[in-house]
Amino acid sequence: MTPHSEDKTPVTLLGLGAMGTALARAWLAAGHPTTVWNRTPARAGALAAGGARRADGPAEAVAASTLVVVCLLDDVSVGEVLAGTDLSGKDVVNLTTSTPAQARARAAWASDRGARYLDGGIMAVPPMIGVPESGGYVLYSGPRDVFDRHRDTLAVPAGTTYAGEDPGFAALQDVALLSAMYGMFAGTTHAFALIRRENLDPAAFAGLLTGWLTAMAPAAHAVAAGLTADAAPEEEVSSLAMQVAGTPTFLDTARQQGVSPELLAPYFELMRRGLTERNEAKNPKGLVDLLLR
Ligand code: FVH
Repeated sequence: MTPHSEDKTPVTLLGLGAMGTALARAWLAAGHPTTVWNRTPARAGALAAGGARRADGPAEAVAASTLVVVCLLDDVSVGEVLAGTDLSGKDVVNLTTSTPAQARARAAWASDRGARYLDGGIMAVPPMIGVPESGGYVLYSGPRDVFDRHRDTLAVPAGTTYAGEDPGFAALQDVALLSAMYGMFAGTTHAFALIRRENLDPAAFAGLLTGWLTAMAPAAHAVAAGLTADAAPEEEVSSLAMQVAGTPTFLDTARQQGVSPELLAPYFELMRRGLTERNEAKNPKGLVDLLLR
């Protein structure tokens, strides 16, 4: 670990799960005086050995630094841990995954207690923390001046992206991005199930799969163009009518391979509705609006 430097902002970190530990390691390695607390004290041992100050409780940890970073399981645990602490004058940065409503309520709750509040959504897994080339970053929303004041410190574990003054915007985009990830995981699970009983090498198939998913990821720009009024219309390359006509091939293949269609069927049903209910044959992006209630 780099020795603590006088000019480095002290950081308090509440929560030393997989992510909190990775964050604390990054700040320690960069020479920030780092105070840590975790409900299960043993998890602070290695960090303390590496130079972190171990607080006996959340109140002591919060008192140690103006910048208080929270990375706990969920919003309920955040409320429990911060309940007995004095937050007046603190800059609280909550990196716990939350709903937008929870983030907005937590911002108001912190403000009532005299704290400034940023909500964050971590777009990284622990091995990406402290590794700039990993591409990991954190979305932040809340007061711009609080973000600017701590930007350099917040940039130590991962890149920073400011998502706006509304404290719910980081959480909203975090959940949206993670939802897309789960869609990808669903497709990946189905794809491996299709080949599972065949004499095919899963590792070789994984290579095909990652290449294909990477090639298709920019399709998000076409969806965005369809949702943006002044965007130039894109040339149609994969009509919805064509895709709906192809769904029996996918469902028949699943049946032939003895695979449940449960992960694929809902999206196929949405495409069918797009075609029949809204005649979206020429606009696959219209499927987005079909989901709105
Ligand atoms: N790890 C990941 O891949 C993702 C990446 C994207 C962002 N998430 C979010 O980060 C938050 C923390 O995730 P984590 O991976 O660190 O989670 P765990 O390893 O399960 O650690 C959970 C910590 O929360 C503490 N905790 C739970 N409940 C309470 C409570 N009631 N009171 C006090 N602390 C609590 C737990 O303490 P302990 O079990 O060690 O005593 C851990 O410190 C999360 O929002 C992800 O969505 C991670």
